[in-house]
Amino acid sequence: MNIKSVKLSVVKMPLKHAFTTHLGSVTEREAIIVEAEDQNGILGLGEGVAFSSPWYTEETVRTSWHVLKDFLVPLLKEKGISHPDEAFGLFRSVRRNHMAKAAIETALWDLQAKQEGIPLAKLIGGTMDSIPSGIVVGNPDLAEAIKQIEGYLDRGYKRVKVKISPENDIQYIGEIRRRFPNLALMADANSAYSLEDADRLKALDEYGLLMIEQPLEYDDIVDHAKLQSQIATPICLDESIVTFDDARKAVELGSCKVINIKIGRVGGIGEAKRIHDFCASQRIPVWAGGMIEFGVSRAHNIALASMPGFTIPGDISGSDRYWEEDIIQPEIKVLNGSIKVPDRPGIGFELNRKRLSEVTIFEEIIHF
Ligand code: OSB
Ligand code: MG
Repeated sequence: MNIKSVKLSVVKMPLKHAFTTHLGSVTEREAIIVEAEDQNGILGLGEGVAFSSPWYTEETVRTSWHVLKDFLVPLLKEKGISHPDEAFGLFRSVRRNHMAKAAIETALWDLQAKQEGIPLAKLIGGTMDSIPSGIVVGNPDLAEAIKQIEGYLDRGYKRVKVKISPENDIQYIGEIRRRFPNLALMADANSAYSLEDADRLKALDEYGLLMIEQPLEYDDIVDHAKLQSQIATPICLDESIVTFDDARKAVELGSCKVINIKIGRVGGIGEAKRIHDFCASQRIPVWAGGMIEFGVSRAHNIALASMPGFTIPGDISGSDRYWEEDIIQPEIKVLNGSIKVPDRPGIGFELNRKRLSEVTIFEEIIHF
């Protein structure tokens, strides 16, 4: 791919409003921006989506930085690849660390698409011109959550997800459902329950949720299969699906009826595509998850979500959902509840250099 250099930048920005789950609140976001430049000066962009602390997965911004700088970028420099499809295999000697792998792998996909002069969505087999946009409300206060939902519905968002836990579920969901009888509504538990809560989760069946996301342990697929046999609401797995084989086994066991695909969680676009293709062959609908990310990762998600198996609106909101000003231009806009898939080469967005430099706290260039 003729790579000349890889630049890594750590950025840090406050969120407009705190985002809260039963595991804690996110008020500020750090991430790693990757710029892979080729000999002709073409720039591929990636984003490392690990959080500052290991609450969602075991990776953090610092572990990603270490793995990128000391292992992944050196492997790329020493061995080289001719197509981003080879990156996940190249990184095989590094166990897991999927968000670090995806950070550089997604930059290589953007670079490849730009070298070919085609949109990333086209390069990976995307077929949609625009994608429906869903929103996540991370606010346990019922009155505030309802106000937020009203605002988002006014702006056209097509699906709403709320966070639940045993401390805040039946009454919370019940009230939201009473207030919005026809809303495409779903709930994400981020592993707040155990199998002993099956009756509690069964009680949610009457609210017509599109699905319940990751009710049980973050690494479980066995108990989820038991739970799915006891409740009518479809289970969607997020945290538990970290590899292609996780997806295969979960579908085989009946642990879920839907899968949320996050590029970072599964180690890149190549693995995300494989999981998409498998799920399509098994008639398991998929949707694109979100990571409270900046515009680079959002842009990769848009390309991914343009593939035909993404039949449910994902957690892909506009740049203004979390940021006063994003690090890309143009910003990502939601119009009538949809985001246009760019027809420009690569991810179709450029870095907003002024904004990026304002929020960069550390950077390093590795020359090839
Ligand atoms: O579980 O899907 C999740 C955010 C951070 C980590 C995990 C999750 C989420 C979200 C928000 O639900 C998605 C978004 O708006 O980016
Ligand atoms: Mg989730």
